[in-house]
Amino acid sequence: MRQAAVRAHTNIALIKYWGKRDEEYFLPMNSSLSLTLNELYTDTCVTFDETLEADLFYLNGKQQSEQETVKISRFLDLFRKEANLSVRARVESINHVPTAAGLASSASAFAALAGAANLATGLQLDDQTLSMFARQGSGSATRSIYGGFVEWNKGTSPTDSYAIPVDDADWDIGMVIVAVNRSAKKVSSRVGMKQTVETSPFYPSWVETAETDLQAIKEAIKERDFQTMGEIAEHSAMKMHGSMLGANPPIMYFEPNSIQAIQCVNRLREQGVLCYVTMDAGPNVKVLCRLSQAKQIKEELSKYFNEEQLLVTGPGEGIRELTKEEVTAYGWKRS
Ligand code: 2P0
Repeated sequence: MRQAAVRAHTNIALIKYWGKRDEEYFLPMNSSLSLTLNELYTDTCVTFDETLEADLFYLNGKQQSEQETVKISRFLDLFRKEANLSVRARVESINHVPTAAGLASSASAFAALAGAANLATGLQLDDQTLSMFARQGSGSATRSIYGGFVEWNKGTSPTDSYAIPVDDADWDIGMVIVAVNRSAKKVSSRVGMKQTVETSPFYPSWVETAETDLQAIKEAIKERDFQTMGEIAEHSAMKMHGSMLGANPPIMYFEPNSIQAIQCVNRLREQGVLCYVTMDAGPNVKVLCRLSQAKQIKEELSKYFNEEQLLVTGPGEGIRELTKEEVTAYGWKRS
């Protein structure tokens, strides 16, 4: 038996990834840039066990359906192929995402699974290669290998599309997450992006401007120019949603309470608090802010949202192996 356990944090894109040019290898239409978050992460233990006849997948202690397990098996096959292994595995994952946050994330899930599979197979892939493996589980997982601000370069082929760390975000940066609605999204990212690429007349402008936005936000991060960074991030998110609204049939993730949160942020900004909105493939609103001002922003938002709907987080680190004590604390059987 070979076993390893790894923690990966989720990330929120400031320059969004929206659209694939290759669905088999998860190659994106545009490069993207994200911030890894401290409070939201997944811990995953992978145990290769000769006595198993099939892969097993447990999430938060519950064995998952065949449909969910197949996704994990296919992903593990990438590692088995590379390591020339045929042994089946038990995968145990715990999502540390506050239940109300509604942010169950494939980014931290596949980054943690990639990290644990890498160690358990003994492959010793470097972070760059690991990022490319994670990509083939879920696009956003490409970026969760690293902490802080991370760029995912779209690359030119399956072997050069990976993430690189841009800045450790060790300055006054944070996010307030507004969990508008925790129920499952109506249109998955995968389906939503495909529909946008194929039918939205706005999509070519999305791709074109994403590249210029990326260069501009990297410059702003380098200069630690929070205002410019926030303005570019908010603009990128709204352009992505604009391209979705132009799809046929249209894709709309906004809900009335999303707009309420956005208007609250706008009012705070009018009062001189620098904070900016970003949204992904769902109604939840993420407010990019100075971590030192997050409490004040949360207080304003709490006029409209419950305590359980609001979460403050700072930047998170890249993947790391869990300690023996952490593995034991979960009650995972040690091999
Ligand atoms: C992002 N999103 O950059 C963008 C912005 C949602 C909106 O990556 O099909 O779960 O597994 O590659 O990564 C969510 O989509 O999609 C996502 P797949 P993924 O974070």
